Amino acid sequence: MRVPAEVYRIADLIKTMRVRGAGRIARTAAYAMKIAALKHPGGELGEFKAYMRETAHVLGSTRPTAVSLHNALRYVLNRVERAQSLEEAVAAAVDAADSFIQSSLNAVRVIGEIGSKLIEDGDTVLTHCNSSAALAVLKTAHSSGKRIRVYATETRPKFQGLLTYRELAGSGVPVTLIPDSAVRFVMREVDKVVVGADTVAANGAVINKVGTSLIALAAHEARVRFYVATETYKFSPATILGELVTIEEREPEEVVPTDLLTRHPNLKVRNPAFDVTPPDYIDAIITERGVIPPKAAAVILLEDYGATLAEELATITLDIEDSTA
Ligand code: RUB
Repeated sequence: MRVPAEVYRIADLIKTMRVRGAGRIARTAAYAMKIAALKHPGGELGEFKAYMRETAHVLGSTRPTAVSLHNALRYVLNRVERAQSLEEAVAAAVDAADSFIQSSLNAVRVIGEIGSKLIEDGDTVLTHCNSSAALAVLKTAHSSGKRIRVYATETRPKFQGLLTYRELAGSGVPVTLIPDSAVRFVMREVDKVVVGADTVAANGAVINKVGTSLIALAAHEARVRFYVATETYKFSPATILGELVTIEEREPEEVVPTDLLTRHPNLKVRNPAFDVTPPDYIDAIITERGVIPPKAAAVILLEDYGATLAEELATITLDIEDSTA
């Protein structure tokens, strides 16, 4: 069975960042899995499972850093793998995709409600890039009557700060755009920083748009609270066993114009899309399950994936025992 053209089109939208943001790419990938399930050309259950795995592979190969994407795909695939018939597998894929999308949207709304309680009337809040979860906190605080002001970083090289500006201004929140390099300069006027996350590691480190860790450093220096707003499906189970998060490096053309690169063939450019903020620089993580200290990320991960990990560890132990017998 061949992966349908629609799935490749959606994968391309994610890769080229026309669909972006960790939550959105996860929901879009879940939707693509549903499309694939509905468009399957018939055949055996085993073939369908292989076809869905291949679809997940195409979608999962688009952007490496946001674990939300991989967790969404795994969520749908796990349901497919458990099915006993083709009809059951198709229905399971559709149902899992729908319920992932629904619970993801709901999580953002709840994060807005919970996080807005941390924002006080009169606060000036700084945010980076364009995070639905972080903006839910700010928009909910504003709509509940708190008078807030927002500094939004431009977020070079892709200028996602303009999206943030548009979204907040559209909701009536006073927002000022600043160059990324002005963060330390304005920090003296800032009461709180709220950013999103692409991935949260088991030790509480947060991987988010490049520049986040510098903002955390400046906030720490100025004793300004630094909050991360994120759904718990952005917590990475692989990091419990020590796996590192891959940081996406994008094309140099996003940083300098192509003709400049042609004129200066020896010009070296690096364009990491994300960076890692250590837990010591994060005051709290706002999730749909409540506000947690960053170091409690492992607790959430063990709640969600503990049983699966225990099974995996048991298999590894059995393998070792077999090979030493
Ligand atoms: C987006 C980014 C966002 C997180 C969280 O990076 O870093 O802060 O993805 O967003 P990019 P959300 O533009 O490279 O995708 O809260 O919407 O999931």
